[in-house]
Amino acid sequence: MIIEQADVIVTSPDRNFVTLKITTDDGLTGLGDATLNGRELSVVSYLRDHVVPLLIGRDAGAIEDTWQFLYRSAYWRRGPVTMAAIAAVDVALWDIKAKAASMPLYELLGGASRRGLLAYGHASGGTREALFDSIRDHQEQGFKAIRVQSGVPGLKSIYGIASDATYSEGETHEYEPAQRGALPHEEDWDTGSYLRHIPTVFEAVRNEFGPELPLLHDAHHRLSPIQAARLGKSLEPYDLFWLEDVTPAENQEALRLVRRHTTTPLAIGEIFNTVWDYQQIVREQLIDYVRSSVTHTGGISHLKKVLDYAAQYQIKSGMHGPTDVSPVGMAAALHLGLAIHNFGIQEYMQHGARTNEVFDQSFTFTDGLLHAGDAVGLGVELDTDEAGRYPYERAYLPYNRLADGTVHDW
Ligand code: CS2
Ligand code: MG
Repeated sequence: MIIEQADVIVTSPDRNFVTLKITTDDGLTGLGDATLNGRELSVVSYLRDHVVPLLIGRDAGAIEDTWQFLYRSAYWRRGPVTMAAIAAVDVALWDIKAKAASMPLYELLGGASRRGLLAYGHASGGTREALFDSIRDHQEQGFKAIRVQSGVPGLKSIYGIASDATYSEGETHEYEPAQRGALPHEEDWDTGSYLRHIPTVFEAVRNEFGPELPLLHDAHHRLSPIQAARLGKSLEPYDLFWLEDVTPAENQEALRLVRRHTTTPLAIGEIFNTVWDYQQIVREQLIDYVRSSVTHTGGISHLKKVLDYAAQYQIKSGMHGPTDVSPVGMAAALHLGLAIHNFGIQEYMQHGARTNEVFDQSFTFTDGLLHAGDAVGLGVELDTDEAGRYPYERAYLPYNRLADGTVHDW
C-alpha cells in the first residue's frame, strides 16, 4: 500500500477545520485532523510545504516508522504546529490500515474495553437561571456528566459562556471561543471576583441537582498556584469530578503546591503536545486526568504512549473534545478511548449542522455514552464538494487584560 496522494483540505462550515486526506495506490483513503484553533494556516503550510512531499511513495502501512521519521527528521521537535501535523498523518494512516483490515479502528487497537464512553457536555450561563436551564437542557440531551461554567459578576465576558447571540433554533448551543474577524477580542479578567463567586455557583448547583451528578469545571489556566490551591479547597464540599487547567502548567512543579492543599481531582494537558510535557506531573501523581486530544498530541500512536505511561500511575484519560477538534479528531479519540483500559471521561461539544454536512460521521451518542460506531476505519468521510462551499475565514481566540491593563492568561 503506497501513498500516492496527500491533500490538505481547509473548510469553514461553522468554524475553520484543517483535514489531511491520504490516498494509496490501491484507492484506500484515510483522514486526519490538523486543526489548531486560531493558527490553522500554520499547520496547513507545515503539511503542504514540508510534510506532503515526504509522504508520497512511502509505505502507508509503516505507521510507527513514519511517525519517528517525521518527528526526528524535522530536527525541530515538539510544539503545537509540528505535533498537529504529525497527528494528522498518523491518524490518516491508522484509518487506512483499519480499512485495509476491514475493521473499525478500535478493533485494530486491541478491541473494545467498554460498551461506550461516558461523555460530558458543556452547560453554561451568565446568570444562575440560565445556567440551571443549560444543565437541564444537557440532561435532556442524555448527558450523565456536565461541565459547569458561569458568568462572574463584574466581568463583561468570560470563557465558556455560550451566548444566546450565537444561538439559532435547531442549532447546537455550544460556546465557540474563536471569533471570526481581523483581530482577537479583548476580554476582562479579575481573579478575586472569580474565586469569590465560583464556590457559590457549585453550592447552588449541588442544592438544585443533588450530590450524584458528576460536575466538572475549567479554570482555563488563569490562576497562580496558590490561588489554584485555594479554589480546589473551596470546591471540595461540592465533590467535583475534576477541576481543569487550574494553573498554567509550563511549570509542572506548580502542581505540587496545589496538591499539598486540596484533594479536588485535577485535569491538565489540552495544550500539551508530547509525553515529555507530562513526565513530572504523571511521575509525581500531580494530576488525575490526561486532557490531551489525539489531534494536538502527535496522533493515536503518541497519545497512546502518553496514556500507557499515565496508566502506571492510575491516571486516566479525559480527552479534549471541543468544537475545534474536528469530527475526524473526535472519532480518533473515540476509537482510542474504547480500546485503552484507563479511560476516564470524554469531552463532547457538538458540531454545527453545516459541519455535520461536510463530515459524514458514524459515531453515536446514546444515553450519555459515545461509541465510535462499527464502520471500517475511523468511520468518518469528508464531502470535498460540500467542504469547498465554505472557504477559510480568519478567526482568533480572545485574550485577557486585567483592570490595570496587564495581559493575562485567557
Ligand atoms: C476548552 C476549550 O474545551 C475546553 O476544555 O479549554 O474550549 C479551549 O478553550 C479551546 O479548545 C481552545 O481552542
Ligand atoms: Mg479546557
